[in-house]
Order: sequence, then C-alpha cells, then structure tokens
Amino acid sequence: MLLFDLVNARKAHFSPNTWRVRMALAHKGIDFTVQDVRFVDIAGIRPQGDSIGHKLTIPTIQNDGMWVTDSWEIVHYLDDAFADTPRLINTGADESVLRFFQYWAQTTLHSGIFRNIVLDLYLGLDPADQPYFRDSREKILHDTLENAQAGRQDRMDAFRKSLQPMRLALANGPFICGNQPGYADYLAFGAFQWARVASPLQLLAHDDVVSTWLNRCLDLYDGMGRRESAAVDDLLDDSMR
Ligand SMILES: N[C@@H](CCC(=O)N[C@@H](CS)C(=O)NCC(=O)O)C(=O)O
Repeated sequence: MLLFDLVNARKAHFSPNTWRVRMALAHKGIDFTVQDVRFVDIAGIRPQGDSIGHKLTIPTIQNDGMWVTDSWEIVHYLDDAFADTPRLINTGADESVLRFFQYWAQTTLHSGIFRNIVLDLYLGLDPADQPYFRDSREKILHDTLENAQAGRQDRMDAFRKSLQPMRLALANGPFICGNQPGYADYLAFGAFQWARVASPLQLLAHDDVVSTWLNRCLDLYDGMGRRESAAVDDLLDDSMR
C-alpha cells in the first residue's frame, strides 16, 4: 500500500484529505508506505496505462497494481479490498448521511479554516510550490493571500460558533461516531490537523469539547496524528535555537 501525500518545506504532512485516509488505514490496521510529493510533482504521477484517466489529486493510493484517487473513493476501495477489516462507510442511508457530513466538513470546516491559514500554508511550502499555490489560491479567493488571511482574529468567534453541531454530537459520546471513532471523526479530524500542521493559529479554545475531542483523535493509533509535528511546535523549536 503506497500513499502519495503532500509535504511542505519542513517535510510535514498537512493535507486534510490525506489525513482522512491515514486515519482510515490505521483504523483498519493496514500498513502503508508514504511517497512524499509537492504540488509541482502531482502532474508527474502517472499510473501505468493511465488507468485513472483524469488528473490525480492528493491523496492517491497504489495497491496491488490498482490506483485510486480521491479520499471518498479510496475509503470505499479499502472497505471492499480489505473486507475482513472494520468497515468505515456502510451502504444505504448510513452512506448518504456520511456523505452529507463530508459536505459539512468541506464547507463549514475547510472553508472556515482555509481563509484563516492560507498565508501560513503558503509560507510553509517548499519554494518550488509557492508560485503555483499563490496563483491558484488567489484565483479561488479573488484576493491576495495576505488580504485573505488578514483579520482572522475577528472571524474566530463566528468560526467557533459554527462548530456547535460537533459540540452537540460530542455530548453523546467521546467521538462523533459514538463510543468508538469512525469516518465522520476522521473527516473532521483532517480539517483540524491541516490547521495544526500548517499554522500556529489557535483555532480552538482550550476548554472547548471540540479541543478535548481533537486531543483524543491525536492520541489514536499510538499517537499517529500527534507524531506529525504542529506548526507551533516548530516555531517554538526555532525560537529556542
Ligand atoms: N475530493 C478530493 C480532494 C482532493 C484535493 O483537492 N487534494 C488537494 C490537496 S489536499 C490537491 O491534490 N490539490 C492539488 C492542487 O491544488 O493542484 C479528495 O477528498 O480526495
């Protein structure tokens, strides 16, 4: 199992969509190797015979000659190809509700976080990635990265309020999926891990149950998430040198 994942200049893995898949692989107990790529390398990743037929995005996996791109497709593939491991996406209504949760994560979480860390993301990238990232993201934002990120402290209250559905869910159990973590937890975790790895911004108040949940997720699978160093730890290390 080979997982293609993005790295920044300090070789930290920051992609929110890949973190979903990393957690899914760990949940299933599937060992994997990681091939680090930068944004500028993605176009050069080509399956033999071009079996995917469209542009790859990260995450992409290669297993047993099979290439799969897109986190949702990858988790479906893992559920089918490793049928004796715990299933993450059940078919029927459960799948539709999970898909709805993914839409919520992409809109409320990813969009809410993106603007607040976009300049930090850029500054952390390998210099070879910076022109592409600036150009493509400024087109999406219709603004410079600097303007987009400015004033983020003023947006913090609104972002924290938007997490209320998570707080309500976490009143029922330690994880969004109940007593045990499941794919909804990994969808949300990916977003917070993205911010943690790429930016020193403190997104969550320490006394927020979402922060307690995030720490619980960081501890899962022998602290797999926590082993990826946070941007703030990196900055502290720098200032101590
Ligand atoms: N829906 C896709 C989204 C994947 C995606 O957009 N990945 C980003 C990195 S997190 C990417 O590959 N971007 C390539 C680019 O911006 O050129 C998934 O969940 O896998």
